[in-house]
Amino acid sequence: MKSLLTASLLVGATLVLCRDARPTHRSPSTSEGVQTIEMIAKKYEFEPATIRVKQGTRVQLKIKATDHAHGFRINDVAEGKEMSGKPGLVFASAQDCTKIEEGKTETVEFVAQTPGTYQFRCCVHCGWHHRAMKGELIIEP
Ligand SMILES: [Cu+2]
Repeated sequence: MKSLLTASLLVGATLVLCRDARPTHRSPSTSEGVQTIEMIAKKYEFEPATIRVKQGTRVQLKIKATDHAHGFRINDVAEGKEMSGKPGLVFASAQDCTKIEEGKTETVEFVAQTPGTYQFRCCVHCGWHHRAMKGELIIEP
């Protein structure tokens, strides 16, 4: 009985491994679940300040402002691609500045469609070094 249990556990583990090992061909238009990333916004930084996701991922950023009201705004065009004006992030709803009240958490959701580096920053004035409060999202192919 015990060996049967071990065997089925092994099969289960193998299945999980196989699923992970399978080459990933992600189409930009299809979402494969949601990747939730928890972030902290505080004077004067985002934690983490660098986020890495795989192309095609539906990303949900849950950002908590701990010490003051802050904001979150991300460029939807990758760094160096500004001239093309082609958005590489596809938002669930229209985006400008997402304001986060002190002690509250706001969610920003998008599909990471095009590989590249996307700058984000605080867009609610929060003090002296407000302008230094920024980070980047990296979409890996
Ligand atoms: Cu600020």
